[in-house]
Amino acid sequence: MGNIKSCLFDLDGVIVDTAKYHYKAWKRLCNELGFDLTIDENENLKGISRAESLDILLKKGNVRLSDEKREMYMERKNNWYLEYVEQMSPGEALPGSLDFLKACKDAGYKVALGSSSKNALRILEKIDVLHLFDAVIDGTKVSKGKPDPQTFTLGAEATKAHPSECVVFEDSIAGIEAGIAGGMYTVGVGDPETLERANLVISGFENVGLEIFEKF
Ligand code: B16
Ligand code: MG
Repeated sequence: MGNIKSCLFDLDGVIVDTAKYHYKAWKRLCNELGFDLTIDENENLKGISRAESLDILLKKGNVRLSDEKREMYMERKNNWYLEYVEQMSPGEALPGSLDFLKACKDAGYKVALGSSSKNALRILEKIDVLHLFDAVIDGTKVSKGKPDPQTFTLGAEATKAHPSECVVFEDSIAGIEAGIAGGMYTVGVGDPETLERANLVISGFENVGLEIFEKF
């Protein structure tokens, strides 16, 4: 269908809602540091790496830390986050997302993950979808986080597709910007106003089929 060869999927907010676990763990850390984190403020952390997220939060709370302490707090937050991840099961995939992934595979498209998370492999295992991916680009493989396009450029390379043959599925503004900067088509998953820069915005994968590729 159309020009597309590879589908590059973000993880948090597209395949699974791990944002709620990131939020709980970051909020706990903020509280420990003496300030609070609201659900609205958490929106700004979506798609952003762990280290950059901590920097944003420390600035907000007006807290200065040594590099050593920053590492310690990031590890602490991640350990709390992983406690939630370990409780995850296949039922936690977002509605329709796994059917859409399988439909892409069955129709012969290459499927790659493009996530900022260093825990992506573990999450894919927990929801039992790792076998569906031709390539996994995650936070352990990139030196520049979204909105830099590197995550998706590596996904295109790994699936042997030109950027113009790739479509990026993303829930975050930073991720849509990364796809655009990489010269790819972008599908926003979420609110059309927030993700207005995407070529197309869907509210989720329920009742969405491969006909959306006809637009590209
Ligand atoms: P970790 P995505 C992102 O995942 C999350 O949206 C973001 O909130 C998180 O800070 C980042 O992964 C790093 O995650 O701490 O597990 O390495 O949306 O790019 O799949
Ligand atoms: Mg995301």
